[in-house]
Amino acid sequence: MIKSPVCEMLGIKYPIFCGAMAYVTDAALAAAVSDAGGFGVMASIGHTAESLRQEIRKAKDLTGKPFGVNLMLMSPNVAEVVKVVVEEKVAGVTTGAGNPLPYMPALKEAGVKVFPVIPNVKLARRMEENGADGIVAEGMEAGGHIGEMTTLPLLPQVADAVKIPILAAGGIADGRGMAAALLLGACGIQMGTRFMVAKECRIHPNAKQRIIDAIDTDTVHIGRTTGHPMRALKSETTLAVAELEKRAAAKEEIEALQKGRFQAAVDEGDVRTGQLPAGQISGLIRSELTAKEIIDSIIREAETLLRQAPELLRS
Ligand code: TUI
Repeated sequence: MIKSPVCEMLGIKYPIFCGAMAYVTDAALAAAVSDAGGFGVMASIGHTAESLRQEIRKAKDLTGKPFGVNLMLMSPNVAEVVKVVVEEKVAGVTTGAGNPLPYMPALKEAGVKVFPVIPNVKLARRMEENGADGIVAEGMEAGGHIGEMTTLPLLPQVADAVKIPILAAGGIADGRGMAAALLLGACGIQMGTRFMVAKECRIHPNAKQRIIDAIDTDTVHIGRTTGHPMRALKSETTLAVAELEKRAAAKEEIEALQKGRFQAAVDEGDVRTGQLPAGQISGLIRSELTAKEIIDSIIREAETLLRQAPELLRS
């Protein structure tokens, strides 16, 4: 059985977080992940305070297990979201795409565990100094908004810099990734793309199939010139964006091309012209499974590999 301080901290069985994906990780997916022993984290972006409260209550109805909410720090209503999270006594939050420090005191005072997602050592240190309970160290192999570091060099450097528990994110979708992350100093993992292809995930079947069909080189890193760096699957739109960025096109022209393309992919299944955020590990994902099947197989595989690790040594 994999031991992790995160399990005791949150009252969960396995140290596996579901990455909170905007308009993707709803109550149903978060509850399925939590029910399977992991920590389901609902996205709050796109919700009003009241609609988020309803979504949280829906998750409570679906599972008796602890779950979390993500604070997207670029979102204009973060303060209201924090108020709802505190009032609803959510077990924990992850935070993304910015600095969560202004909200830390209120969350800590309410006993909500705080796990900022960070892309580098400097931010990891700053979060620890300001009372974070743990951090999610996310490499740029991940889908969605990303930093500059890849997971392999990021993890041991963050592990040397902080004492709080670290969850590894970016490029993990199976037990090999989990075992490697644990050896690099993490005490758990967060996965986004793998859970996009969960049976309980609401995205259009075409979007799931696009991930299943993806090969290793099928994602593209765009948005460095617009200030919103992100990774998404290659499509007519994301490749056109990459081309415009190469030609140093105006931010307005690029953003006009991207407008509405996320919803087109996720809700309408238009993967040809849509913009579907997904990580580099898409190429490893070969089938749609339930959240429980995903979690059980990853834990089983990681435990087997860790048990077999001494066989790598000559006696
Ligand atoms: O947050 C994510 N992934 C996301 S958020 C998102 S929605 C979005 N919409 C519009 C613009 C941007 C995003 C889609 N995907 N992952 C966690 C993450 N956080 N990755 C990188 C960071 C991050 C970046 C900068 C965390 C902290 C940070 O701090 C900057 C500073 O010093 O304040």
